[in-house]
Amino acid sequence: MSMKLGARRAAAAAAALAAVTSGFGAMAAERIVKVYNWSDYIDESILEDFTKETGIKVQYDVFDSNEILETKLLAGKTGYDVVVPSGNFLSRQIQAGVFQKLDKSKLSNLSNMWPVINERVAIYDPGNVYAIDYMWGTTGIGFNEAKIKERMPDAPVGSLDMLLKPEVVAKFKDCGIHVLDAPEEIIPIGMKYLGLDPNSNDPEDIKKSAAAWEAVRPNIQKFHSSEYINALANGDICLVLGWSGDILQARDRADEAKNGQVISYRIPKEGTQMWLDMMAIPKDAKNVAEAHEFLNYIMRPEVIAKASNFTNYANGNLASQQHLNKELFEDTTVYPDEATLQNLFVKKPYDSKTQRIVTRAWTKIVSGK
Ligand code: SPD
Repeated sequence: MSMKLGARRAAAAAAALAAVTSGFGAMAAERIVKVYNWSDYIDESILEDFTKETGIKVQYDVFDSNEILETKLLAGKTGYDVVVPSGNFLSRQIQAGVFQKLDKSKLSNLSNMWPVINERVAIYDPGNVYAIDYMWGTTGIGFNEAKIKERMPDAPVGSLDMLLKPEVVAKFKDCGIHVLDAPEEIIPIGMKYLGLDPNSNDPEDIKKSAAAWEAVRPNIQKFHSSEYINALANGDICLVLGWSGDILQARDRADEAKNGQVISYRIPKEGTQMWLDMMAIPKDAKNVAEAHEFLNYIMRPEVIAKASNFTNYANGNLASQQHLNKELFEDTTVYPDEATLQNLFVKKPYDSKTQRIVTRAWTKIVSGK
């Protein structure tokens, strides 16, 4: 079939346009996964390796409070494909219908997970339908060895007396004290300290814990859930009620800086919360296939072990344990022994009425009024 010059030009222009549009099509098909995780919770080389291997880009944003994540999830359209709430929050978010069921046919690495941790996760997600454990840990006492010793040679560093006994905590006021800004954790820990059931929903019990925190409030410089890592590492504060791995990261940062600050972590002898942070896919996630690929990658033993070795948190992957640094795996403040585990509590989700009471009590504690 012959074509006139004009027609040929028109056909060439149409072909060129088609090529350009299909180029745009190819750009639009670029694969991405949007992840919202806790700050200081991954070795970023893991994200780069994932992209190199799969071609899937990772948009990685961070938060430092379950409340921030929950507000976004309940409002909907977070724009994220993978989020990481803690168990008690996950449980009520499942009830609220914010997650989609995992497609286990795409998660061949599920067999690497640790049945002991799966069972604990099932308290929040019966049948392990919506979420897989990323990391878990405890909330305890981080301190600067020299600064504490200088002020109180026989300081009870392994006890919540460090923070909740007024005459003890007052000794450390001048060297700086931080406490997590995490009401659903700090109020139950106060209850455990007072010998009450940390899972009690009785307003009187909550009031007693709040009163204990109010009594020591003047000594606390800040309620914050991530600044303490550097503050502790640099010697700007000497005491914190914080998360296990974060405090151990502060220790490592001080060691690396060779700044002479020696930081230690203790699980309080009175017992404390053992929490589990879980990866889940929001119902309205746009990149569901990529989210499953990401989760499956994270469940590779050597990948999650790399994350633990970097963050100093325990993970829920049994097969990863042979890849963990020996020091980390043998550290009983990270992988607690049986006796310590028995003394840890797992927080059940609050009903909405109790949640409101706790939030009000917390505002009063933090404001100091
Ligand atoms: N920097 C990472 C901290 C992760 C802490 N998870 C919080 C659990 C709270 N219950």
